[in-house]
Amino acid sequence: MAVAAEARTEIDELCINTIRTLTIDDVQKANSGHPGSPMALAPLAYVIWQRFLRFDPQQPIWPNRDRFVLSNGHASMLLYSMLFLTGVRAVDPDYEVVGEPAVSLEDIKRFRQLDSKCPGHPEYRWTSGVETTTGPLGQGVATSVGMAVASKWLAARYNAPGFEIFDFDVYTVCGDGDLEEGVSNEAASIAGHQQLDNLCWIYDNNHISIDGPTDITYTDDVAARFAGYGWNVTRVGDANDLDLITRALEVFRREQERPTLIVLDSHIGYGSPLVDTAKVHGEPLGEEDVRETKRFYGWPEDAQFLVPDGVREHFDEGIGARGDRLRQEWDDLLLSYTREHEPRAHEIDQMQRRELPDGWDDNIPSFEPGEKGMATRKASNQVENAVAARIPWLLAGSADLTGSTAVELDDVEGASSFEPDNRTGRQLHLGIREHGSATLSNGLAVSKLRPLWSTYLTFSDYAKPGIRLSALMELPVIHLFTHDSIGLGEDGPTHQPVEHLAGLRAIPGLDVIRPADANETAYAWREALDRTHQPVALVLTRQAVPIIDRARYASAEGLRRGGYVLADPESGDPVVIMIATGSEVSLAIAAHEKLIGEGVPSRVVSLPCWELFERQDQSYRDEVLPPDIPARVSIEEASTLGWERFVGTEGAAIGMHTFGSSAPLKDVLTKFGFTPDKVAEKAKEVLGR
Ligand SMILES: Cc1ncc(C[n+]2csc(CCOP(=O)(O)OP(=O)(O)O)c2C)c(N)n1
Ligand SMILES: [Mg+2]
Repeated sequence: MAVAAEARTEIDELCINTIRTLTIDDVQKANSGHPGSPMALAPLAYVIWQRFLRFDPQQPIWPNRDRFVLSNGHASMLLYSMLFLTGVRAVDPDYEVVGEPAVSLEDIKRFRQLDSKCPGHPEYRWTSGVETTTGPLGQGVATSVGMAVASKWLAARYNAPGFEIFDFDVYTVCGDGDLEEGVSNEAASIAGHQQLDNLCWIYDNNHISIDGPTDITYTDDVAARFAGYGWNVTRVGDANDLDLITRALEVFRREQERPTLIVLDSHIGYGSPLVDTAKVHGEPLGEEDVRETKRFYGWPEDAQFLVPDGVREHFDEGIGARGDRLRQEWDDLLLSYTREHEPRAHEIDQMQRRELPDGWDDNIPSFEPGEKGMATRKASNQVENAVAARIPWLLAGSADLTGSTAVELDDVEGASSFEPDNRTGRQLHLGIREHGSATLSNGLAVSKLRPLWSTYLTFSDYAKPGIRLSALMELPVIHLFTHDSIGLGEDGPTHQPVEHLAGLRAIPGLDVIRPADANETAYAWREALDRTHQPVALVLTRQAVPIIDRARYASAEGLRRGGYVLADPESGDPVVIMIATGSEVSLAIAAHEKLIGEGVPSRVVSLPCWELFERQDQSYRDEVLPPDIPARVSIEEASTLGWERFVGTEGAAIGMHTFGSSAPLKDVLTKFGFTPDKVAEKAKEVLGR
């Protein structure tokens, strides 16, 4: 393998081999992990970090830092080695840099062990310097597009003549798996269309994945594919050639119109007897091979976790000094910016802490009661615009259903579409790319913007991996889903969600909120925006639902506790409870009035958010659902899975047990038994048990 002599010095070599041997020793010690790709990609990581990345290890959350994303998260040791060797410092939950390193040698030695800062795959918010969680292949590349969008948007809003406050670049390392995953198509297509010249993906073209050589599955012409997306494609024929890598990255830095893909030809497990075999996946090399590999690198065979003198110093002099200088210059720039553009500077500061402007919820409308009612998606649109007017960094995306899911921004500043010639636009047209939309939104959220994106609830499945990661990363993304039940009518069973609520509710950390009417929708938005570290799924109707008379029934503010008593008998205790969410709450009220008329004292509980309700203390929950009232009926036009926890063994769950049907709303509801009569009947039935 040719080495460009002029570009490769002894110290470069020493640093690169330190990265490699740390990985080898680590995987050996943990007895699990993927050593092969870090061994091959060490020169790339070295060049990016040491020569290009505008990143200050002492201030790893400096807002204008370049981002480094390791999309092939199984190569996590590559990232941990860089965090350790460059001395990245830890940041606490209050965004303060603390004394400890983000990754210590102890952490490295405890790779993949409980509580180590070096978990199997990089985890955002767990290890400082990890810009996004990766491991599910494809997520990193798609998230990085969101980061690049964020950089452009932030630059357009905040930069001023003489003040280049934002101009960060995004470097993403990815492998065959990332590019095979469909989401890479969605993400690359958006990036190409949006001309994100600040985005560089480096593709580890090693012709191998776990099943062996990729020619058994994957023979795409990758360069042609990305050229077709409108990317600038370049190639580095030897992953060990620092000079070629440097030149390719310089080409990226000069590019003014297109995202860049660098196809990097590499050999997995470079230096080991297992070079170019899939055996360097998921297991250590084995002691004999470790020795042989270290010999090849000119490394002491028996040394373990060796960091030779001069290596860390070299990083300090390179990325350390450069990062420190750039960050200080930026701090100075921000200081004078603050004098000239105080309100904007204040926004930047608030955003970084995930705070919202004072009075952000002052304009949230309330809605007059009425039987004719309003679709909750429509109410949501009014609330969205009210808060968007106050939160300039709220961005509204949609997967080609902007009008239908009612996420259009109206009169607010920046209501236009985000486009290459309009980077201040806050309306993101993401195209019919749900997976890409959710994941890109995560990239906006890690960049501290407040994104929402939308589609129909039934298509939330297309976006599931991104939704799941937003929860795992604790990102305040609003996943907004409309057309939330068979109540959407004529579009039929392909579009009528059934199992989706159960699936979303099963995601830890995701609050699924399905408001009953316009006023609950307003509170749902307050809840969503109040969250600094939690995503929300807002689940809304296509069809109009009555706006509940809150003078007669309880206040919609009850939503803030997840569930509340909406209606009760005029006097005395109820004997039966009907629990409903969303559009079925009005149905429960109708059944309740019927039962009351018949002398059956019933209660209606609106339960828009299970997760939030379950976080209330036991006494409140017992007030709403008294343990001594076992006669309970849940009503939800969805799979009944999970409702047993609220209706108990003596109750009943009215829901969907099949797919829906294509017909006008009324006919669908009658067919599946969602009528006041049927509900009242069921209530009496459980009461009689
Ligand atoms: C979505 C997803 N599917 C499957 C896996 C399991 N997996 C981990 S690494 C890997 C092979 C990846 O191949 P490639 O991207 O070429 O990486 P390399 O083997 O070259 O390091 C697979 C299938 C995963 N992490 N994510
Ligand atoms: Mg590969």
